[in-house]
Amino acid sequence: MRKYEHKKIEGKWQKVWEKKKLNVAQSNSRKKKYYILVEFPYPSGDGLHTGHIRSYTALDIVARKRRAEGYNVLYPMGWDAFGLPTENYALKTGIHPKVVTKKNTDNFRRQLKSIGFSFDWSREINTTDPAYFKWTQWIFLKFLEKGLAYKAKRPINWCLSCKIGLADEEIVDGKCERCGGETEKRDKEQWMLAITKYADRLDKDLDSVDYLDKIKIQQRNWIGRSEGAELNFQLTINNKQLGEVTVFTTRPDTLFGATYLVLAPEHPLVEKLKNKIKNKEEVLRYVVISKKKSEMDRTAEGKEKTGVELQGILAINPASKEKIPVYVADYVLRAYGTGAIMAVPAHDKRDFAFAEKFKLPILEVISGTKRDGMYSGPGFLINSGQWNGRRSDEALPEIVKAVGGEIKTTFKLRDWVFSRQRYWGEPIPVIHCSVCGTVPVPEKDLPVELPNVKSYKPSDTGESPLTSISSWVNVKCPKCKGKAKRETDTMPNWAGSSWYYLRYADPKNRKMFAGKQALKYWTPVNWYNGGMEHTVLHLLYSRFWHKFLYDLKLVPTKEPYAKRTSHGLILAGGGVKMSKSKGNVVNPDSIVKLLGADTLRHYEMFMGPFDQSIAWNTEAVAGSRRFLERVWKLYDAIEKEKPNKKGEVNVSLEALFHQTIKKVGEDIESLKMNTAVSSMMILLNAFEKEGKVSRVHYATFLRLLAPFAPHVTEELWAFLGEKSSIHLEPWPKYDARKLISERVNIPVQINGKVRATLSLSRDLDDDQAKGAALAHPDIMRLIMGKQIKRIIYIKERIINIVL
Ligand code: ANZ
Ligand code: ZN
Repeated sequence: MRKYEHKKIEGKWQKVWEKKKLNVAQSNSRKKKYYILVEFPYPSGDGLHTGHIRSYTALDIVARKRRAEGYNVLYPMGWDAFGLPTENYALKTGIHPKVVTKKNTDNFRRQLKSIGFSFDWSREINTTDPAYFKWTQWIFLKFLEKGLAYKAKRPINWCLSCKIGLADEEIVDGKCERCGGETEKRDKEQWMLAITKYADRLDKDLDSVDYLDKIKIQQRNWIGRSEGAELNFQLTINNKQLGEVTVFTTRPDTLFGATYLVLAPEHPLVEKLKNKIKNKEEVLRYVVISKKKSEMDRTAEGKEKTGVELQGILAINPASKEKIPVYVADYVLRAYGTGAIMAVPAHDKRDFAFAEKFKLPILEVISGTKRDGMYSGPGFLINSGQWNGRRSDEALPEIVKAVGGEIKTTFKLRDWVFSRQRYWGEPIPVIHCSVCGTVPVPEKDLPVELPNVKSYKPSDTGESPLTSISSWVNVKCPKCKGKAKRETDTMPNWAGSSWYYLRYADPKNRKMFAGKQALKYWTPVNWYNGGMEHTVLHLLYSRFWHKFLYDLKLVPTKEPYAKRTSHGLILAGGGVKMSKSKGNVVNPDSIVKLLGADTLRHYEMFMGPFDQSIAWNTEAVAGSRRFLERVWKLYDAIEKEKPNKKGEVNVSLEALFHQTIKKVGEDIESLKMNTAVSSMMILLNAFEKEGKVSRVHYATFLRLLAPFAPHVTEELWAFLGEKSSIHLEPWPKYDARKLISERVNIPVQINGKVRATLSLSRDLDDDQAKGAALAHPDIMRLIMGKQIKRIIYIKERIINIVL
């Protein structure tokens, strides 16, 4: 048999598959559907990252298995192509973002095709295509129509070097997520989307979906549902009433212990009362300083508490009727709850630290509480008037009622700052008329396209570069036909990805973002995989858009994604981030060229547990190549004649064979691709040990391997004389009766330390047991590149490898 030459194989089969439309999803099919989605990439100038390949390969394997199980599979790909790097590149070079985007997507597409992913390329989409963003704009207008898009002056985070407004989520450790530069707060009119209106459902409906627990937890934390109450405190000055402050508390049961009140520095009452405060100057100075600090700085745990008393003003505790002092302090945030708190230093850590510093009274109201430790559960009330001796959780609603408060649920989630003052985004489709106000662009005039410009420079005043293009800005008002101006803000780059999975269902539709029929058939997405970094942004945003469209009866399901998993990152050797500046980026092109796409895919699946971050290991890539070469060579060992009926069947090999079918199938379902690969390695070892392989075993083995290494298996399949594609074959079934041969668990040690446990059949001989130990992924990784001195196998007891 000739040599394994990936170059002759891979391109050839890719063309055949494309011609035969093997991966095209059927539009009007009676078959059961299965929709698999991976996060579409931002087509950066750097090309495809090895990390993209990891998640795309894993879900490609699932897609191929589903097709083999008889499903009509949709596994689409497209481009999330609006974004800052492209605009910044245009700024530097003067090349239009459209041109840059075209070049980059062409490169990405070429790369993805070279790896043999089974994407349905006939459904490719691009968020920067006017035929696409017409619908992004259309959905925005629906938000506007329903009152969920509104303009508000917001202290937004402003990056001084990008000159762009950033959402809270785009600030990492007080710095701009994109450039790492300084940020400050600035007041600016912004378009907002009222995601908070959906906070409750975004939280509750997580119960109905199959997301990894850690994903649900992150979403829930971000939404931050909090059950509590709003209570009113009277303010007084010289015994005269000044009005009320409403506080939000999760612990109204501790009301008697509220020994002072705190307002956020930005609380409107501070401004309103300023002329009544004795130490006005000091208070206002404090307010100015606080506004400069990031939220993170203000609330960081263990940070020294600061604040200033509003001298002359007192509040009345509505339960105890005690007069208590009022402070401004930056640990209270304006945007959460009501922006004011009752401080209970005996039972709240932050209040305790503050009270210690400012020598404020600390009054215990729940027994069993240590003064410094935090008592968070219920207990028995003390110092609480008529409720003394009662269980605090039972008394809670009574206390709220007695003081005229209101049980209330609050969320940490904020409305979404939806505008950017940049060029390369979807123009927000409204027109400002001095007579009619804000007028939506009529549907027939969508999409509002971007004008061609020479300069993409944002202005120092923070306005979009679009502001200076008068021919584009100055338009007629759609209502009164008078002079009017276009909105120059564009949408954030989260817009296009908030609904892209719907477009794949019906990507060429010109009348609607997707037709009802297509949506009914394809949604929800059955399985969506993406990065953990998108859990609280993209995932939440798209769930919000989906629910909104559901309310308009434009999509048939409440949730967009039935299942969500996520992958770990691929790091450079040594466990550091791959980055251009460090020169440690692995270029997939060179691996495809040198060793083949199948090797790359196989290695990325074998490298380690899918959900963990793993460092790239060049030697291990070569190991994957060797594995495929051994599969290739095994073809020569296929038995020419049929085995005799009796006597010749190797029972333990037969059991291993069926176990492998079972294991590979199950591992794929739980994305344990590394152990699926290692079980195929064990089976290959066993075949080699046997010195021969039956045609049935070999063909089945190829079918198991086909989703992982689609090209080489297709070639070998053709060698077997098969006429149609291996990828059209049904998924192999195992025979449950043949699964069992007697097995024992055997620990594998390296230099005396247990590193893995193997489940081996009792009748394996010395060499087979050692071979299985060496093929175990954990062991392989540990002995990689090291000299093995000897291997000791104590039958059915232990294997020890000495290095
Ligand atoms: C009194 C109290 C007593 C509180 C106690 C807690 C424990 P979560 O659970 O995160 O929702 N709080 C309310 N609004 C705030 C704001 N704008 N900035 C900072 N803190 C604020 O937290 C709710 C609790 O955080 C509220 O309940 C309030 O303190 C504080 F033993 O009221 B608590
Ligand atoms: Zn008008």
